[in-house]
Amino acid sequence: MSEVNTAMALLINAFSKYAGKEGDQHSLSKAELKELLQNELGELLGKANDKAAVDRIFKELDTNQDNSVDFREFGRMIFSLTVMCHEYFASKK
Ligand SMILES: [Ca+2]
Repeated sequence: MSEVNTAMALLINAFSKYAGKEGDQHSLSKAELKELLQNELGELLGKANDKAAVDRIFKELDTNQDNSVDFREFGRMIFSLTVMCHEYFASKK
């Protein structure tokens, strides 16, 4: 499943790249999450351009409600996306 490994590496790199933009280097603000979703996952999450969708995704990911998404919280999204990728690639075969 090299596609899934690639997707996971992409998400880990994306987290570091966007989390470092402002404030805490180890967590994503809502603005950083929005940028990450739009720039890196725009195709996968078409609705991420919609502000309500970004708010909803942010709220879902920020389980401890400290108004930032740390890597542990982001990991849940990686898992969900990995499942989605698996279904996507499995359906193409
Ligand atoms: Ca949080």
